Amino acid sequence: FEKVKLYTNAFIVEEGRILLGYKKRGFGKDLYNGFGGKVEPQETPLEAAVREMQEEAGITAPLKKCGTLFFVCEDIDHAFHIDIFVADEYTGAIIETDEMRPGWFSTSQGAPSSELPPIPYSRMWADDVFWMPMLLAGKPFIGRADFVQDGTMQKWWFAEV
Ligand code: 6U4
Ligand code: NA
Ligand code: NA
Repeated sequence: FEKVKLYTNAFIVEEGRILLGYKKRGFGKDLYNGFGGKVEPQETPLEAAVREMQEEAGITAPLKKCGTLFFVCEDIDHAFHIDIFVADEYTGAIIETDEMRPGWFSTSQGAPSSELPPIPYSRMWADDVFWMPMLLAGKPFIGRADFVQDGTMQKWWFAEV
């Protein structure tokens, strides 16, 4: 892998629910994820995370960094360094954009009283199920994963820090 590229991925978690977006185009199309993208050369990761949340969901949030992930994909010449951010509040109205269709999911797995669907791990990146519980518990985390060409996660390691 020639180089590493910086990305962000950001989530709103409040009152038993988490905001995810269904990605309509580009990398990770048809998967649910947080809101994020590439960190531009003049930005800090936090600035990029705030900008991407505005661009992809229409909202502004006081994001805080909660995790660091490092991925490689067999068929992509750069490695991914992804800073993960979370906020427990936001301002503005959530909107669907060309890139993302936002929706709320229940953070209490399978709670029969919740009107919201559970977090759709089977339609998310394979690594998410390993670190999302730490994000929801407010525990900082770090991790890595290696993906092969068909998108299968071959090796992984995640831990609280
Ligand atoms: P452009 O081309 O500028 O529209 P941009 O919005 O900058 O793209 P995008 O959406 O391609 O970037 O960024 C990829 C997004 O996918 C980032 O939020 C990071 C996230 N991502 C990549 N691999 C991931 C993985 N294995 N698990 C995960 N999120 C991942 O949960
Ligand atoms: Na994006
Ligand atoms: Na971008």
